[in-house]
Amino acid sequence: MEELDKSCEYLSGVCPVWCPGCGYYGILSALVEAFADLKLPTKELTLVSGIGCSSRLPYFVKAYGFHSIHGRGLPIAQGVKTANPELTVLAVGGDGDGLAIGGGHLPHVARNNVDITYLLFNNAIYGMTKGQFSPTTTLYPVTKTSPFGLAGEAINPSALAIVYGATFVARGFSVKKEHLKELIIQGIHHRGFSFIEVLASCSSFNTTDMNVARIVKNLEMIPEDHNPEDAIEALRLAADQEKIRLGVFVRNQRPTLGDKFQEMRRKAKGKGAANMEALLGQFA
Ligand SMILES: Cc1ncc(C[n+]2csc(CCOP(=O)(O)OP(=O)(O)O)c2C)c(N)n1
Ligand SMILES: [Mg+2]
Repeated sequence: MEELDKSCEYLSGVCPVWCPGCGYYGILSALVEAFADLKLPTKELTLVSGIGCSSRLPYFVKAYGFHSIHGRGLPIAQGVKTANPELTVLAVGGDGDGLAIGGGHLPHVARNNVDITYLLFNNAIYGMTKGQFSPTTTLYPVTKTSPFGLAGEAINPSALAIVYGATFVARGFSVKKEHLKELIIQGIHHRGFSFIEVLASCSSFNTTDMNVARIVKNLEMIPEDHNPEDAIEALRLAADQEKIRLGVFVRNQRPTLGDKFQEMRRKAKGKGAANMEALLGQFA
C-alpha cells in the first residue's frame, strides 16, 4: 500500500483516456513506480512525446511534459536535454510515431548517444487514428489501410535500435510490470541513449500482434549470461523468430552528445566564433 502511495505521487490526476483493456495502463503504472523507486524530484523530470494514444502519456504524469508533433518527440527531447543537462528526460511514443513519420530521427539520436530514455510503445497499429497498419504490423494483415493485406515486411524495433548503435536496448511487455519497471530504472540510470521497446496490446484495433496469451506462451527472458556488449549476439536475440525475447539486449558505454559538446566548447574557447568581439568586429 505504501509502495502504491509513493508511485501515486507521480500521477497528475488527469484520467487516462485509453480504452478499457489497453496495454498502456501497465506501462504508465511501471513508469510511475520506477520514478517512485528512483525518488526523482518531479521538477527535474521531463516527458516529451509525439502524437498518438501513447503520446498522451505526459498528461497523466506529474512532471514537465511536452506533447509535441507527430514523430518529433525524439529531436525535441534531444533539445531539452542539451539545453538543460540536469533534467532527467524521457521520450515516449508509438510504433507509428517513432518508426513511420518519425523514423528518420531514431538513427541520429542513437548515433549521437543523447542521454535520454525512449519508450517505444509497440502495439503494432495506429491506435489513435483507429486502426491503420503501422511499420510493426505483422499478424493482423487486413486493416483499414490494407484491405488486401500488407505489402512490406515489418520492422523489428529493438533490432533496429541495436543496428543504429543505441548504447542501451531492451524489450519489455506491458503485462510484466515489475520487469518493465526494472528496465525503465536501468534505462534512466544508463548514461547515454536508452531505447526500450514495450510490447502492448491495442484492445480496440489489434489484439492479434500483441495478443497477451500468445506473447506469454512464446516469451523467453534473455539468458542471464548474455554479454550486453556483444552486439551481434544481441541482434540475434532481438531478431529471434521462435521466441519473443524480453530483457536487456545491449548495454555499453561511449561519450554522450553532452560530453562531445563540452569537449567542443573547451576547444572553441577564445577561438573563432566563440570570440564575440572578433566576430562582431568583422561587421564594423
Ligand atoms: C503530421 C501528422 N500526420 C498524421 C497524423 C495523424 N495521426 C495521429 S496519431 C497517428 C498514428 C498513431 O499511431 P502510433 O504512433 O502507433 O500511436 P498509438 O496511437 O498506436 O499509440 C497518426 C497517423 C498527425 N496527427 N499528424
Ligand atoms: Mg501504435
